[in-house]
Amino acid sequence: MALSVGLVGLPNVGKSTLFNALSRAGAEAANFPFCTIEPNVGVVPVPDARLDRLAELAGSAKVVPAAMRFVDIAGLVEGASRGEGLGNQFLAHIREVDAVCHVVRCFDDPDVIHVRGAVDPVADIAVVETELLLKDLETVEKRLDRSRRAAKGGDRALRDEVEALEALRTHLDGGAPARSFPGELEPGVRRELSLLTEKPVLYAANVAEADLARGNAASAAVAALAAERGDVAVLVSARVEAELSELDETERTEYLAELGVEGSGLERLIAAAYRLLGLITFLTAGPTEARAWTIPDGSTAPRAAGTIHSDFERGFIRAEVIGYEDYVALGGEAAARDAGRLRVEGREYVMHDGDVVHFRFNV
Ligand SMILES: Nc1nc2c(ncn2[C@@H]2O[C@H](COP(=O)(O)OP(=O)(O)O)[C@@H](O)[C@H]2O)c(=O)[nH]1
Ligand SMILES: [Mg+2]
Repeated sequence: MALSVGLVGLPNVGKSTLFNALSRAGAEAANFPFCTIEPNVGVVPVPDARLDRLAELAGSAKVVPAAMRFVDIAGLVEGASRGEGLGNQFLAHIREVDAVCHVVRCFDDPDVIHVRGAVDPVADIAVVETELLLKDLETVEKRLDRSRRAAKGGDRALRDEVEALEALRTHLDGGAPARSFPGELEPGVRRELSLLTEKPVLYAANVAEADLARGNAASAAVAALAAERGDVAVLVSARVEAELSELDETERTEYLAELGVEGSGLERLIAAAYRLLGLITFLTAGPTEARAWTIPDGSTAPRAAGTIHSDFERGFIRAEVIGYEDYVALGGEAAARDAGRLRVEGREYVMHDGDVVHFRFNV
């Protein structure tokens, strides 16, 4: 299943504009096996220029990029934790995603009402995070009640759990997100709590077209906040993204050059999400397809094989690996093999970004 990123933020910050642009860009990518599933869920191919090059050299019939799922999570307003706006609906959506992309308004526009009166992204972020924190506090309190009752029997593990939960409650109560909780919480308990502020956060500072190249004071404040917390921030312009999604390749390149930016917001968001989640890409190439696969950085070869098929992981024998640079510089698999650049790796091998791999396995 594709990784998923949930777009959250106050109303009128540009979430739906961004979501629609990303979905449209995804729907238009050639040979893409996914499509928009629900009105608020879109699957987008992960842009990777290496794939086309690989397909050319391997004579692959098609290219299959990795995928990322974007979910437009509406309804987060002040008071949401108490059921205001769409209330609890958005909470369920947040629990389902791998990372949260917090869209913040960093553009001025008298025609678009700002729900809090003026552009102040740091204050906006605080409003949204407070709602998530309040909900998490409620979740932790409930669990604490239950664990306290259970711990009365004197069970050591349960008493430790109560202690850890109390520390977590104090942490949240002080306004800090669960993801920065330094204490020890049993992985099982952590999973069951499924706290909203545990999700990795990526801030998307939505700026006006003219500010996309260099940002503005508001986006700088967002970047500073992110840096302080170890979160990640990127600049996007929902408007620009909407226009890009309507252009062809040549027009897109021209428009980006005119704006003075390197790539699209989609590319920046995806790269940031990979960084945030500690993900890398490995590649496979053959006559049928050239394909990109996403794995956690640090994955061993059998684990990587398992993302293709669970049988590959169970029956893993070895991996035959060529680095992407070698593959391209030498002009393909056969040439790389002849040049001694094909490595045979075993179970302990830790995968690198850009490895071009054949897995050998027993079934
Ligand atoms: N000027 C300007 N307006 C924007 C931008 N992004 C969104 N908007 C406008 O803001 C309004 C709300 O946008 P929408 O995407 O629906 O926000 P949402 O409530 O967060 O989903 C719409 O009228 C958009 O056209 C932007 O980058 N610049
Ligand atoms: Mg919306």
